[in-house]
Amino acid sequence: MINKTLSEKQNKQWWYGKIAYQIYLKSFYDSNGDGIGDIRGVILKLDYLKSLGVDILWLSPCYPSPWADQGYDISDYYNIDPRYGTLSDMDELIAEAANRKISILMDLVVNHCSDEHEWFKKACEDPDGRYGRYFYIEDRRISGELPTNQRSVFGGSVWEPLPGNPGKLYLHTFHKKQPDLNWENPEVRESVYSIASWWMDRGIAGFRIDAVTYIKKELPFINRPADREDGLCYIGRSKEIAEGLSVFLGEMRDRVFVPRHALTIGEVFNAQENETEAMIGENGYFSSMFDFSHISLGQKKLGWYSWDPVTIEDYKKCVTEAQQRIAGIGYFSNVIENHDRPRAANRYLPDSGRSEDGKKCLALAYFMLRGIPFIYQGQEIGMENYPFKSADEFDDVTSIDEYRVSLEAGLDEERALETAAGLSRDNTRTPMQWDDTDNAGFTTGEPWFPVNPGYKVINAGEQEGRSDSLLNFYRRMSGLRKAKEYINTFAYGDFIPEYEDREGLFAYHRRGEKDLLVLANLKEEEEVVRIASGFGILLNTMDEFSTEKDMLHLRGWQGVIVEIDEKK
Ligand code: TEU
Ligand code: CA
Repeated sequence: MINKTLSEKQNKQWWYGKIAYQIYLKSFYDSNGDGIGDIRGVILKLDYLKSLGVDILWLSPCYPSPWADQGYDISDYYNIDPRYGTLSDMDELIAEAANRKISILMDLVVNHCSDEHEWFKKACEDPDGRYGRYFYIEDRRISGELPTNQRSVFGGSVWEPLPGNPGKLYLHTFHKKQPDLNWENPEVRESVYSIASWWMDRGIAGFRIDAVTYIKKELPFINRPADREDGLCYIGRSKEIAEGLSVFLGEMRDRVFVPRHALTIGEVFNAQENETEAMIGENGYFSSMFDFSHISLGQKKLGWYSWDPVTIEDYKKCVTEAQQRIAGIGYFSNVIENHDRPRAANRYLPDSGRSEDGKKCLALAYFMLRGIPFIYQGQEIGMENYPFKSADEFDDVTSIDEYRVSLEAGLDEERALETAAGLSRDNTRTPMQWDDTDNAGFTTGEPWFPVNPGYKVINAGEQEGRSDSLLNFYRRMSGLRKAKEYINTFAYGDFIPEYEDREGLFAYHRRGEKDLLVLANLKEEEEVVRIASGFGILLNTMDEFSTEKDMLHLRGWQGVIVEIDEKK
């Protein structure tokens, strides 16, 4: 049984039965010993990815960039950063990946470019000219007041003096080295469509689209009530702009994505309730979007220091609600990690569950959800947060800013460090732990960011040959999701929660051609579940399993998938 409310077309897309993997290039694998991961490094690891069952690879930005925000500040959209390789390396990656039936998604970062992009340089030379109109440039007021009181995502005002033009200011939603592109200008939009088409025509399958809800600004610029003592108000999108955003996104879909059958995954935060359909429904702007509902759990208006910790029960409730909400609309892309968040093992698992058992159980719970599972590099071997000992170790702009915000709010240095360390984006950006040799086998040189000292224990090499390792469990999960008998059920089957009121037990059916019950006992205590009809065990996070008539005994941190047999 396939979800009736979805059209035939929506249910037939090639990507729903696939497994995706996110590569943070700088930290994946260094092929030439300069301490920086690169494209040839990815080519060398394609067989590893294939063995994990990966079909779709999302590459974080690899275009030339001054790396003020690790490549999310692009200075040339038509090239590859020389530290990552060349265009011909990229062509080779696309071809080698295709040989293994792996498709490539690039990161389309077009809310902003780098201040070192030639568009911005020309805008500074002639703010009233053609390239001045590529950006949001405003005259400085005589009163000294800024055009708006908005706060940028990375801290401080969104307004910055335009270099060489003391009377003018430009807008940046993120870092001041990331000036926002003015999507109201049709020429900017044409430029974006040309870039995206050019890459697609080179053979990539599509894009993950960065920060896409920010491209529409609330115009004319107005002040909003301050939400912190700094007198500023977060620039996050407001309801008023929703309509205009859809015009831009619809145009990009029709001009670039639809004609090229692109696979597009939107980075959509805080979509309004009624927008999901427009985003990823029948004729949506994107093929899919990340389910970030649980990623935003615990967030508060003030800095990181004010955020609440998140429990596994919060995660379960949130994901259950999101899966139900999306049922008749489209498909999410499901993640527990990405390059903007700490490691899932640290965020979701309590100390008692931060073991291979706990990691397998959490992996099972999210991987079998309805939608496209995305694995973030290192997640498949259970990498954990970096043990920061000093604020000087932070590389990421947000961690540095949030450390400052915590100090300003009155936290002492130790607590400010603890707060920033717990949520730092650097946690997921440390080098991939390939083996237990120097620098975890990531590089023969000096790594650009220190390797997590945990690599002696947690590394792919050790897990490769051990049949009960997390890595091999991920392989079994991909294998099962894509097995002929089950692929349709996992790809298209309904999500139906079970035992919702049992704390720490995340259980749901994937019901389609078959009825598969996913049971993840995400706590220390045992759990007993009764299944009336006959059943068989399809996958188990542990070696043993105990049943007693129709009772299943799940140990603490044990997860299983049960196939319910109606006939027995
Ligand atoms: O992130 C957009 C986003 O909204 C982030 O602000 C996120 O909330 C933040 O990273 C949490 O600290 C995307 C990219 O994923 C991120 O790496 C970039 O820094 C950002 O866009 C700007 O391009
Ligand atoms: Ca390198």
